[in-house]
Amino acid sequence: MGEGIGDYTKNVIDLRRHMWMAGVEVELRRLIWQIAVVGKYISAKIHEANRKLAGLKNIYGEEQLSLDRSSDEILKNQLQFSGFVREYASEEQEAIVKIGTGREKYIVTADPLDGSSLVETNLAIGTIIGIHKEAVFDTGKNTMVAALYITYGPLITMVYSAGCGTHEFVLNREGEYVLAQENIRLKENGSIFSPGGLRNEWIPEHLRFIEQLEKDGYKLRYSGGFVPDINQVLIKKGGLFTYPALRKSPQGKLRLLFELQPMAFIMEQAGGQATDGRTDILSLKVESLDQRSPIYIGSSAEVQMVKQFLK
Ligand code: AFP
Repeated sequence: MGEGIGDYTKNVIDLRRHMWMAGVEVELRRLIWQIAVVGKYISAKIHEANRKLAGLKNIYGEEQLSLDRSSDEILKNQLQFSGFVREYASEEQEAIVKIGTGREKYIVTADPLDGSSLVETNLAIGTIIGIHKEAVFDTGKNTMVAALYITYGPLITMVYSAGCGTHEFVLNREGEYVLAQENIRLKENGSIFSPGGLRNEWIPEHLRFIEQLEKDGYKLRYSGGFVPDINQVLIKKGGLFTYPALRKSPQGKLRLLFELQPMAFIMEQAGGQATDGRTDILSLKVESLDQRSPIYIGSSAEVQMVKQFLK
């Protein structure tokens, strides 16, 4: 048997089996699985785009849609025929799109390809998904039932939570998502921080907080990709990602519905915290699709610390 194939009879747990063992309800299991499969198609699109960058003719020759728009098309089409999604909201769509009969159980929010401006640099990028039972214009605490992100890096990994812990999977050579680590738990504090935005645009309280982290010996880790930067805090089991209020944009840059709610759901399920500096991200009411919010997300000691500075 090839290396790793034989393990299927032993201790390799694939995504579907893990969700069944974790007690995730059947329609949600199937929906999460279908979205994870889209990660393979999006990854193929990224490689196709990079073929062009590598000076190779792209395989179809057609006018390439921008990667984030083509990723959005792939995702929307897959969800349209999933049987579980009545509405789809995406960073790439002007409004929420009705894609089912109206009787399906879930609403899916997506940032189909976050960090797409990094593709040409070959840095890691990602897909961010939120799964809601009720209308999305409420707090995440009231509407969210699951969240996941897919990281397109040296490996393709998928992290999900359906309210029963946060778990990481790796896409293996056979095209299966196999469990890498389950019930990831952040330590009380970490040793890395990701400071978004320009230093000279930070509000004074935020600058003082970052200077304290630097004084305390925290190491700066920032790629400019929200998904890999968050993933680093999760997999290192501690640290802090922030994209703060800026002088010119007091709501910061990142989108509450598409980017911050899913990551807050996942991080809280791993024992972390997520705030805008005063209020938990999942307690913020979503008023509009393009609503932005400052974000401090990661291990609890650093999140509690920033609240002292922003009081
Ligand atoms: P793009 O999707 O335009 O590449 O932006 C990525 C992003 O939305 C998020 O992934 C990063 O955390 C953030 O922007 C980086 O913003 P700065 O370039 O201002 O640091």
